[in-house]
Amino acid sequence: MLNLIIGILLLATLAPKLEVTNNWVRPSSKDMNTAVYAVIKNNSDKADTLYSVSSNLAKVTEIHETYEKDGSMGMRKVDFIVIPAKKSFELKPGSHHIMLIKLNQDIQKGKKYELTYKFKRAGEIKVSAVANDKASGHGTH
Ligand SMILES: [Cu+2]
Repeated sequence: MLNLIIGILLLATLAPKLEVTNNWVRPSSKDMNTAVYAVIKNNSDKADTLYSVSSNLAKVTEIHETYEKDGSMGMRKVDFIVIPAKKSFELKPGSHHIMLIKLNQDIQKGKKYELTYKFKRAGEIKVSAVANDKASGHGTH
């Protein structure tokens, strides 16, 4: 019983304050652009800020948002995304995403690619995104 209690306490301590899950990237080719999507879960009681994402996959990695103007869609760089306390923020097609500009390599369906998300509070979080050409940002599970 004591072991169980210690185990539960340990799990509670180890539960990450911030998680980047459901990572996926749209397949593409060297020298082209593509986008990365994920769900950022802030489990802590304080807001956190994503201010940068880095990877060796492309010449430039930027945080983007999608906007609509006069009936046509565009996208532009944003400097940060705030994830409120106890909330999730979804990077998804047609919305915010991580833009990989001028790829250094092909992004092939089914393979995994590493990126590092940088948060003000949670620090650096390494993820691997699976190349997938699904239309929606929602996970399959
Ligand atoms: Cu973009």
